[in-house]
Parts: sequence; structure tokens; C-alpha cells
Amino acid sequence: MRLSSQPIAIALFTFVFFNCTCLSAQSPTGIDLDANGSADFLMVGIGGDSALGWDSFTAQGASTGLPQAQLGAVGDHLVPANWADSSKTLLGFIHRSGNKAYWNVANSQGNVTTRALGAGSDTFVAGADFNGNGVSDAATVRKAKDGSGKLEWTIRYDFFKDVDGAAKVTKKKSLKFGKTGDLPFFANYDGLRDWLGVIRQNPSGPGSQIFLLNPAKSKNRKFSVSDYVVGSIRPVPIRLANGKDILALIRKTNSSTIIKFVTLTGASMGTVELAATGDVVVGDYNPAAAGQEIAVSDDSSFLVYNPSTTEQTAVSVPAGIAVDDINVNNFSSTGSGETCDDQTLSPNDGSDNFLWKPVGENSKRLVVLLPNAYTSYIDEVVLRKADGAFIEKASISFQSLAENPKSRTFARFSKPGRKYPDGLSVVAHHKYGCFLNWVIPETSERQD
Ligand SMILES: [Ca+2]
Ligand SMILES: [Ca+2]
Ligand SMILES: [Ca+2]
Repeated sequence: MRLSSQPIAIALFTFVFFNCTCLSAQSPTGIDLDANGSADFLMVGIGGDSALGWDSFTAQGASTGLPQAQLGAVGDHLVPANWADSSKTLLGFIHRSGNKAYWNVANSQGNVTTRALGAGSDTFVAGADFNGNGVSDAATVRKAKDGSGKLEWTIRYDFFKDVDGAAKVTKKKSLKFGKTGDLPFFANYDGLRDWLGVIRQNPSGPGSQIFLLNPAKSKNRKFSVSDYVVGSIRPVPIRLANGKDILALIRKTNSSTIIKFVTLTGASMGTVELAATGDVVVGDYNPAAAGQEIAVSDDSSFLVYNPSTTEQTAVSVPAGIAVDDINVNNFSSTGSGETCDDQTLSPNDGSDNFLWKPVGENSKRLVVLLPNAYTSYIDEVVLRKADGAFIEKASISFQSLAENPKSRTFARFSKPGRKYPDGLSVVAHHKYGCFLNWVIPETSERQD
């Protein structure tokens, strides 16, 4: 996965069972273009013609060679994965044209197979192995049409298994899981297969809730984490030596990447702060250390961290956009209305818009009014410290004002503005899944 600039997306894995003669054989490696069992750093650069150039390097910095050096264009989502075979990664990308999405995978000879799958506004899940056979599956996630507000996942098992000569697979399955506004992801809960996952902000307090669904048995798991979801940064699965995943919860600062690790039952596995701010990728970059590593890029190097052994190493790799095989993405919508982008907005935006009122006339407590443009789209408003820590959730009400017939969103808090720390953020959750953010430099002063 990558966390910087627009549209390219999330990461991968698979496993080795200690004592089991399991039939399935997911690879725990990650991106492995030379199929040697050690993850490669797959880097993408943008050419002058907007075409994407790909290159791949070992942890020693040697090029591994690729079947296709140029594939896809700016704006496509990159989906390299073990599409045909559990031991070898094939390059791929998703291109949006109108309201259709086209998945493209280059086989071992570099020949590209293109298949339409999903609508332009869907979230696309690539690199997961929901049936545990070692071959990556493709899935789309969208709002269910039944009005329930649930998300509908459609899994196309082994969608490109045939591109290197195997028989075509057409098996698919649809599951309702999660609700609108949740961030979908996937993770291997049981060492057998990837499960569907969603994360959402805790509706009644700090932290987030994580839900998991076994696609084979429709069995649910749920746990809470004290961290909150940051914008569109999804949890990233990291495979342990036992074949099960833990999750990396990632937060970026201006100078570092802070990663908290939790098991799929919510137990903490520690936190690390890496002094790099670029793309985040996952794979078995260091086979000598058990399980997968997580790597953060910084110019022309990666800081590689193993959450099991806490070993940290640096690897030099030519600059580019780093990609792995854990990819959950959607295309930004331009008017279709079902998705939105995170935004930081000015608190000083004129009348009828944002207002920070430290002392409300009646309540004598903090009241925040949100811009009219967002009325009916906001479902939660919270205050967060500059470092993201949760402070308080607002009680929301709507009010029609005489001079303003459209009702406004009022977010009411328990104390006067001056009682809250300077530099905090007002964070509003938009129904379509993004977050709107206003930074308040001096909480005792009115911002209008
Ligand atoms: Ca390799
Ligand atoms: Ca599969
Ligand atoms: Ca390793």
C-alpha cells in the first residue's frame, strides 16, 4: 500500500503453517517478482507521457527484472499480486473509464489481460486471498442497493488465475458486511484465508471498532482499538510466522510515521516511530527475521521494521512510488456523490459558514456551527488534539434560522472554548466516508 499522494493504493501476504499439512499454500512473501521467497521493493515512476514505468529491486538493491517495464498510466490504481500462482507476483492496474473499472494483469510473458469488474465508484480490493488457495482474488465493495446502509462485497475468486495457462475460474460470492462510511480492508484471522474487515470510528467514544467476517462461514469477530481511523488510512495486515495477520494502524506526522501493531483480537503488539514519511509497504523483506516486515520509504531508502523481533534496518533503493500487494482503493468521485475526499478547511470562511463560538449565548459552553453546504451530510463531530488524540464528541442538533431558511448543523460541547487546548481540530465525519477538518489556533477566541 502507499499512503502518500493520490490514487494508488494498499498491501499483502500469506503464510507458512508450523505443523500443518495444509492444502492451501498462501505465500507469506509479498511482492516477489523473481519468485525466490524474499520480498522485492517494487517501484513505480511516472514518465513524461504519464505512463507508469515499473522496476523491482531485491533487499540488496539489485534489479530483479520484470515482464513489463511500462504498464498503466497516472490515475490508475496499481494492483500487483499473486494473480496466477501462489509463489509469483504479476503486475496489474485498475483503470477507470466512465463508470466502469477495468482490471489489467500482465502475465509472465508480459501479455496483458483486461477484464471489466465493478463500477467506477466502487472500492476495489486486490491482493486478498479469501479462499486460501494462494492465488489472489479480486473484490469490489459498494453500498448495498437494498437501502439498509450496508456495504456489499462481491468476491471474484482467483479472477486472473488463467492468465498463465491455468483453467479460468468464474466462482463469485456476494456478502453484506459493514456499513456506509466504514473503511474496508482484509486480514488473515485464522491462518487459512483472508477475512473481510471494516474499521469505523467508535460512535460513542474514543477509538475505533474493527469488525471481521470469515467469508467461508459468515462468522463475525469484533474488537475495539484505542486509535482512531485517520482519514482514509486503512489498517494494513502483516503476516506473522504462524500464518496469521496482525494489523498496523498508521499515523503520519511531518517527520515520521507512527505505527501501532495490534493482534486480530485487539491486543497491543507495541508501537514504533520510524523517521520516514513516504510510502508504506509490507512483505517478507528480511527472510532471516520471522514473519513479514513493514517498510516506510524516504527518498531513496526504506526503513524496514519487523514487529515480531523489533529489528529495524535500512535499505537503499532507487526513488519511486513504492507498491505492494495489499491494495484497497477507490477513485475520487467527481460528482457521483457517494464518496468524498478528506479536507482541511479554514475556520475563517465568512458568515453562514463555519463558526467557533467559545461561549454560547444560552449554554455558556462551546458551540460550533458547520457550513450550510454540509448540512445533512455530517453524522459526527469530534474535537481532537493536534496529535490526533480524542477529546470530546459533540451533541449535534439542527436549527432553522430566520435569516437562513436552510437548517444549520450545531455541534455542542460540554465546556467553554477556553477549556480546550489551543491548536485542536474540529473533525466532522461526512456520510460518504471522508473527514472535514478545521484547526482552531486559539480556543478562547471566536473564529468566523
Ligand atoms: Ca524476490
Ligand atoms: Ca484465492
Ligand atoms: Ca521476515
